[in-house]
Amino acid sequence: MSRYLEAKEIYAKWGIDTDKAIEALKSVPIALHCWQGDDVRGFDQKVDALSGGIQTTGNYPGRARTPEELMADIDMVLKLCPGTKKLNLHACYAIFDDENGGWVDRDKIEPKHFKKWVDFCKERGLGCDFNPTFFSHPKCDPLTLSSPNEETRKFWIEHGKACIRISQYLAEELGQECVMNIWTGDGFKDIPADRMGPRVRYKESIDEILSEPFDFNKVKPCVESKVFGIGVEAYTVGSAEFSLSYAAANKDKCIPLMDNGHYHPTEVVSDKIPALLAFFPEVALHVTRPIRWDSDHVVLLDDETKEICKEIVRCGGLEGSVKIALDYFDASINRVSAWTVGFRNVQKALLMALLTPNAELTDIQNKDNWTELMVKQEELKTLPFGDVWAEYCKVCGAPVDGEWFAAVKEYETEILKERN
Ligand code: RNT
Ligand code: ZN
Repeated sequence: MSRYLEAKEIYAKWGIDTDKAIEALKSVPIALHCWQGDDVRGFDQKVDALSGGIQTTGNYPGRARTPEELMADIDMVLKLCPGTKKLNLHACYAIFDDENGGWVDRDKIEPKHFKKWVDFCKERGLGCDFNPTFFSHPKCDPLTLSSPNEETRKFWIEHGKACIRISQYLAEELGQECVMNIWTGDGFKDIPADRMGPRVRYKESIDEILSEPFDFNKVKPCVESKVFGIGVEAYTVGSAEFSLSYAAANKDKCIPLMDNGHYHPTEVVSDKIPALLAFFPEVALHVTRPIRWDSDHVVLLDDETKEICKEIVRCGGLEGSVKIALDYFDASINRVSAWTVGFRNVQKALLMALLTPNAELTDIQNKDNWTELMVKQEELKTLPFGDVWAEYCKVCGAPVDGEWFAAVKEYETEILKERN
């Protein structure tokens, strides 16, 4: 008997249908962030370093320098990962060329600057999420949507509106909803004199951005909160309370987004998912790995990743109420590998969650039988998950563990090493 069939029998004894779990996961879209491939640089500015409260560290060779290089790298990742992928673009990845009139600033970008990305997605059957880019730009003063300078604020509002129009275009062209996430690094290094002013302006700016017409069935604007960033240690305008309150007060046009690197170290997003789903029909996630701060390390198959995925599955999030995206950027290791490891790990954690007898465990909890709950939850950890994972990879036409890294190494030698 094959290892998969043996595993299937073992899981069946726990009341779990492994075929069904595989089937359920296959079609769940997970957004792959384009920015792991080039250290969040994009193509619209000639800047060397990121700014605006986020940072990449490392200079491993092979960073994508052009749209063509980035697309080639993404193609490699798509081949190495099982499951349904969506692309996740930032506005700074606009492609300017002679055909579309050349470079324009962020307040003037149009759908045509993303036509090549649309073609890329269409050829691969991908949907696409989108993000306005409120960082790494001379018009960050350093504030953007919360700036007291009306000219600055207006510029960034126009950028946000342009991004709504682009998101609508992406959703219509690709026939899948486009999650459009608003995150700014607005905040201060030191104790401010006025904490409310920037927040009131931020609120008014988002109101103006979302006054741009769009179809909420197709475009899902989100607001992402953050606790602090490098250089923004004392005060963050878009704090947790601000962002969640904004989303709650604007449920007809906006959803909350939680990034699991954006909370105090003992808070966990896994616990926040069911809390938010008790109030919001839809929530969005950035899955990342914070080490001591929002360090954006590659997502591992660690306890919190597993717990987040358990909550997504238990709360019915795979049916569309939870929008899953990856958000990390490690420039110190092979970027194709970084992308692949993180994406495969989220898939693994979701499959593990699907291979859990959630209804039975809930029943045990409701009977207040904590002894049995502990025994069962611990024993589940050593079921032959790897054999079901291997089957899932095969069903999806993706390489199993142990069979993809050689291709990355070859790609590095042949393609990435040529870049400097
Ligand atoms: C930054 C936020 C934000 C960015 C991306 C690039 O702390 O997490 O989501 O990482 O938009
Ligand atoms: Zn994020």
